[in-house]
Amino acid sequence: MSGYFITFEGSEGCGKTTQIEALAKAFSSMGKTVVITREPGGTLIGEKIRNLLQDPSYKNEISDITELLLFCASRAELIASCIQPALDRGEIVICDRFYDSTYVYQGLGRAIDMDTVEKLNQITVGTLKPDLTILLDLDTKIGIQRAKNRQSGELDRIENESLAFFEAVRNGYLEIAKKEPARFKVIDGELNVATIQEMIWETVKSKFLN
Ligand code: T5A
Repeated sequence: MSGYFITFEGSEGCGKTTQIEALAKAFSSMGKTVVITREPGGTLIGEKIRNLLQDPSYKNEISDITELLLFCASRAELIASCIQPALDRGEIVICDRFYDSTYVYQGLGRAIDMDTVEKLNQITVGTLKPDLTILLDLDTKIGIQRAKNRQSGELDRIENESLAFFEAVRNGYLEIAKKEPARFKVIDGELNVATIQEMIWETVKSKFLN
Protein backbone atom coordinates (compact mmCIF):
# COMPACT_ATOMS: atom_id res chain seq x y z
CA MET A 1 0.00 0.00 0.00
CA SER A 2 1.31 3.46 -0.81
CA GLY A 3 0.44 6.61 1.14
CA TYR A 4 0.06 10.13 -0.24
CA PHE A 5 2.90 12.53 -0.83
CA ILE A 6 2.00 16.21 -0.43
CA THR A 7 4.51 19.02 -0.93
CA PHE A 8 4.29 22.73 -0.12
CA GLU A 9 6.10 25.30 -2.23
CA GLY A 10 6.41 29.08 -2.47
CA SER A 11 8.95 31.83 -1.97
CA GLU A 12 10.27 33.04 1.39
CA GLY A 13 7.76 33.60 4.19
CA CYS A 14 4.76 32.50 2.12
CA GLY A 15 3.24 30.57 5.05
CA LYS A 16 4.17 26.92 4.32
CA THR A 17 5.20 25.98 7.85
CA THR A 18 2.01 27.49 9.31
CA GLN A 19 -0.22 25.58 6.88
CA ILE A 20 1.69 22.29 7.08
CA GLU A 21 1.15 22.17 10.84
CA ALA A 22 -2.58 22.79 10.42
CA LEU A 23 -2.93 20.18 7.68
CA ALA A 24 -1.06 17.57 9.72
CA LYS A 25 -3.39 18.23 12.68
CA ALA A 26 -6.43 17.79 10.46
CA PHE A 27 -5.16 14.43 9.18
CA SER A 28 -4.16 13.30 12.68
CA SER A 29 -7.62 14.11 14.03
CA MET A 30 -8.98 11.61 11.49
CA GLY A 31 -6.63 8.95 12.88
CA LYS A 32 -4.21 9.09 9.92
CA THR A 33 -0.47 8.75 10.43
CA VAL A 34 1.35 11.80 9.11
CA VAL A 35 5.06 12.40 8.64
CA ILE A 36 6.09 16.07 8.37
CA THR A 37 9.49 16.82 6.96
CA ARG A 38 11.39 19.59 5.23
CA GLU A 39 14.03 20.44 2.67
CA PRO A 40 16.81 20.99 2.96
CA GLY A 41 16.98 18.90 6.11
CA GLY A 42 14.75 16.29 7.68
CA THR A 43 17.60 13.82 8.38
CA LEU A 44 20.80 13.96 10.41
CA ILE A 45 22.88 14.55 7.27
CA GLY A 46 20.24 16.82 5.71
CA GLU A 47 20.13 19.14 8.74
CA LYS A 48 23.92 19.51 8.60
CA ILE A 49 23.63 20.36 4.88
CA ARG A 50 20.85 22.85 5.74
CA ASN A 51 23.15 24.64 8.18
CA LEU A 52 25.86 24.92 5.51
CA LEU A 53 23.40 26.22 2.91
CA GLN A 54 21.77 28.81 5.13
CA ASP A 55 24.74 30.19 7.05
CA PRO A 56 25.04 33.86 5.91
CA SER A 57 28.79 33.79 6.65
CA TYR A 58 29.21 31.41 3.64
CA LYS A 59 27.79 34.05 1.26
CA ASN A 60 30.82 33.86 -1.07
CA GLU A 61 31.96 30.33 -0.24
CA ILE A 62 29.43 28.16 -2.08
CA SER A 63 29.44 28.04 -5.88
CA ASP A 64 26.12 27.65 -7.71
CA ILE A 65 26.89 24.04 -8.71
CA THR A 66 27.98 23.14 -5.17
CA GLU A 67 24.72 24.62 -3.90
CA LEU A 68 22.70 22.56 -6.40
CA LEU A 69 24.55 19.35 -5.42
CA LEU A 70 24.05 20.02 -1.72
CA PHE A 71 20.27 20.44 -2.16
CA CYS A 72 20.20 17.20 -4.17
CA ALA A 73 22.30 15.36 -1.58
CA SER A 74 19.95 16.43 1.19
CA ARG A 75 16.96 15.27 -0.91
CA ALA A 76 18.50 11.90 -1.77
CA GLU A 77 19.06 11.18 1.91
CA LEU A 78 15.55 12.32 2.84
CA ILE A 79 13.91 10.12 0.21
CA ALA A 80 15.94 7.05 1.16
CA SER A 81 15.61 7.30 4.91
CA CYS A 82 12.26 9.03 5.43
CA ILE A 83 9.90 9.72 2.51
CA GLN A 84 9.95 6.41 0.64
CA PRO A 85 9.78 4.18 3.75
CA ALA A 86 6.82 6.22 5.09
CA LEU A 87 4.97 6.02 1.76
CA ASP A 88 5.65 2.27 1.63
CA ARG A 89 4.04 1.96 5.09
CA GLY A 90 0.94 3.71 3.68
CA GLU A 91 1.50 6.94 5.64
CA ILE A 92 0.87 10.53 4.57
CA VAL A 93 4.07 12.50 3.96
CA ILE A 94 3.94 16.29 3.98
CA CYS A 95 7.18 17.91 2.85
CA ASP A 96 8.09 21.60 3.15
CA ARG A 97 9.66 22.05 -0.33
CA PHE A 98 10.78 19.37 -2.80
CA TYR A 99 12.26 19.33 -6.30
CA ASP A 100 10.16 22.26 -7.60
CA SER A 101 12.26 24.46 -5.28
CA THR A 102 15.41 23.33 -7.09
CA TYR A 103 13.93 24.13 -10.51
CA VAL A 104 13.02 27.68 -9.50
CA TYR A 105 15.80 28.65 -7.05
CA GLN A 106 18.78 26.99 -8.77
CA GLY A 107 17.45 26.72 -12.34
CA LEU A 108 15.91 30.20 -12.55
CA GLY A 109 17.26 32.17 -9.56
CA ARG A 110 20.87 31.03 -10.11
CA ALA A 111 20.34 30.49 -13.87
CA ILE A 112 21.95 27.03 -13.88
CA ASP A 113 21.35 25.24 -17.17
CA MET A 114 17.97 23.44 -16.90
CA ASP A 115 19.32 20.25 -18.51
CA THR A 116 21.83 19.96 -15.67
CA VAL A 117 19.11 20.55 -13.06
CA GLU A 118 16.85 18.01 -14.80
CA LYS A 119 19.58 15.33 -14.99
CA LEU A 120 20.47 15.71 -11.33
CA ASN A 121 16.81 15.65 -10.41
CA GLN A 122 16.36 12.33 -12.22
CA ILE A 123 19.34 10.84 -10.39
CA THR A 124 18.09 12.16 -7.05
CA VAL A 125 14.37 11.36 -7.11
CA GLY A 126 13.98 8.67 -9.79
CA THR A 127 10.26 8.27 -10.41
CA LEU A 128 9.05 9.71 -7.10
CA LYS A 129 6.60 12.56 -7.66
CA PRO A 130 4.31 14.44 -5.26
CA ASP A 131 0.61 13.51 -5.52
CA LEU A 132 -0.31 17.09 -4.65
CA THR A 133 1.68 20.31 -4.47
CA ILE A 134 0.25 23.35 -2.69
CA LEU A 135 1.82 26.56 -4.02
CA LEU A 136 1.35 29.57 -1.74
CA ASP A 137 1.86 32.50 -4.07
CA LEU A 138 2.91 35.71 -2.35
CA ASP A 139 4.24 39.12 -3.29
CA THR A 140 8.02 38.88 -2.92
CA LYS A 141 8.44 41.97 -0.75
CA ILE A 142 5.72 40.86 1.67
CA GLY A 143 7.32 37.42 1.98
CA ILE A 144 10.78 38.80 2.79
CA GLN A 145 9.26 41.20 5.31
CA ARG A 146 7.46 38.30 7.00
CA ALA A 147 10.69 36.29 7.13
CA LYS A 148 12.48 39.30 8.63
CA ASN A 149 9.78 39.87 11.27
CA ARG A 150 9.87 36.21 12.25
CA GLN A 151 13.65 36.08 12.57
CA SER A 152 14.03 39.44 14.38
CA GLY A 153 15.48 41.13 11.29
CA GLU A 154 18.09 38.42 10.47
CA LEU A 155 18.01 36.87 7.00
CA ASP A 156 19.80 33.64 6.02
CA ARG A 157 22.22 33.22 3.05
CA ILE A 158 19.51 32.69 0.43
CA GLU A 159 17.00 35.16 1.90
CA ASN A 160 19.67 37.83 1.35
CA GLU A 161 19.31 37.49 -2.44
CA SER A 162 17.91 40.34 -4.57
CA LEU A 163 14.24 41.04 -5.27
CA ALA A 164 14.93 40.11 -8.93
CA PHE A 165 16.05 36.65 -7.77
CA PHE A 166 12.81 36.13 -5.83
CA GLU A 167 10.70 37.50 -8.69
CA ALA A 168 12.26 34.85 -10.96
CA VAL A 169 11.45 32.24 -8.30
CA ARG A 170 7.83 33.39 -7.97
CA ASN A 171 7.23 33.52 -11.73
CA GLY A 172 8.93 30.16 -12.19
CA TYR A 173 6.59 28.51 -9.70
CA LEU A 174 3.54 29.94 -11.46
CA GLU A 175 4.85 28.61 -14.80
CA ILE A 176 5.36 25.09 -13.44
CA ALA A 177 1.90 25.15 -11.84
CA LYS A 178 0.38 26.15 -15.18
CA LYS A 179 2.11 23.20 -16.87
CA GLU A 180 0.99 20.69 -14.23
CA PRO A 181 -2.54 21.72 -13.19
CA ALA A 182 -3.46 18.21 -11.99
CA ARG A 183 -0.66 18.23 -9.40
CA PHE A 184 -0.72 21.88 -8.30
CA LYS A 185 -3.16 23.94 -6.27
CA VAL A 186 -2.18 27.61 -6.29
CA ILE A 187 -3.44 29.67 -3.34
CA ASP A 188 -3.04 33.38 -2.70
CA GLY A 189 -0.66 33.59 0.29
CA GLU A 190 -2.02 37.02 1.25
CA LEU A 191 -5.35 35.54 2.36
CA ASN A 192 -5.73 35.05 6.09
CA VAL A 193 -4.38 31.88 7.70
CA ALA A 194 -7.82 30.33 8.38
CA THR A 195 -9.07 30.88 4.82
CA ILE A 196 -5.94 29.31 3.30
CA GLN A 197 -6.28 26.40 5.72
CA GLU A 198 -9.87 25.79 4.60
CA MET A 199 -8.91 25.95 0.91
CA ILE A 200 -6.13 23.43 1.43
CA TRP A 201 -8.44 21.07 3.32
CA GLU A 202 -11.09 21.26 0.58
CA THR A 203 -8.41 20.42 -2.02
CA VAL A 204 -7.09 17.51 0.04
CA LYS A 205 -10.60 16.14 0.67
CA SER A 206 -11.56 16.21 -2.99
CA LYS A 207 -8.26 14.64 -4.07
CA PHE A 208 -7.73 11.93 -1.44
CA LEU A 209 -10.69 11.50 0.86
CA ASN A 210 -13.75 11.25 -1.39
N1 T5A B 1 15.94 26.14 -1.38
C1 T5A B 1 15.32 25.01 -0.92
C2 T5A B 1 16.58 26.15 -2.62
O1 T5A B 1 17.18 27.16 -3.01
N2 T5A B 1 16.56 25.01 -3.39
C3 T5A B 1 15.96 23.86 -2.98
O2 T5A B 1 15.98 22.84 -3.70
C4 T5A B 1 15.31 23.85 -1.68
C5 T5A B 1 14.64 22.61 -1.18
C6 T5A B 1 14.86 26.96 2.68
C7 T5A B 1 15.67 27.79 1.72
O3 T5A B 1 16.31 26.95 0.80
C8 T5A B 1 15.98 27.34 -0.53
C9 T5A B 1 14.68 28.07 -0.41
C10 T5A B 1 14.80 28.75 0.95
O4 T5A B 1 15.50 29.96 0.79
P1 T5A B 1 13.57 27.76 4.80
O5 T5A B 1 14.02 28.29 6.11
O6 T5A B 1 12.88 26.45 4.80
O7 T5A B 1 14.76 27.72 3.81
O8 T5A B 1 12.76 28.93 4.17
P2 T5A B 1 11.31 28.96 3.73
O9 T5A B 1 10.96 27.67 3.08
O10 T5A B 1 11.10 30.20 2.93
O11 T5A B 1 10.53 28.99 5.09
P3 T5A B 1 10.04 30.17 5.95
O12 T5A B 1 10.00 29.59 7.32
O13 T5A B 1 10.83 31.42 5.73
O14 T5A B 1 8.61 30.47 5.39
P4 T5A B 1 7.28 29.65 5.45
O15 T5A B 1 7.46 28.36 6.16
O16 T5A B 1 6.76 29.60 4.08
O17 T5A B 1 6.34 30.61 6.28
P5 T5A B 1 5.85 30.54 7.81
O18 T5A B 1 4.67 29.69 7.92
O19 T5A B 1 7.03 30.26 8.68
O20 T5A B 1 5.37 32.03 7.95
C11 T5A B 1 6.28 33.12 7.96
C12 T5A B 1 5.71 34.24 8.85
O21 T5A B 1 4.51 34.72 8.26
C13 T5A B 1 3.38 34.54 9.14
C14 T5A B 1 3.81 33.50 10.16
O22 T5A B 1 3.16 33.66 11.38
C15 T5A B 1 5.31 33.76 10.27
O23 T5A B 1 5.58 34.78 11.18
N3 T5A B 1 2.26 34.09 8.31
C16 T5A B 1 1.28 34.90 7.86
N4 T5A B 1 1.04 36.22 8.06
C17 T5A B 1 -0.06 36.75 7.44
N5 T5A B 1 -0.94 36.02 6.66
C18 T5A B 1 -0.73 34.70 6.47
N6 T5A B 1 -1.57 34.00 5.70
C19 T5A B 1 0.41 34.10 7.07
N7 T5A B 1 0.92 32.83 7.06
C20 T5A B 1 2.04 32.86 7.81
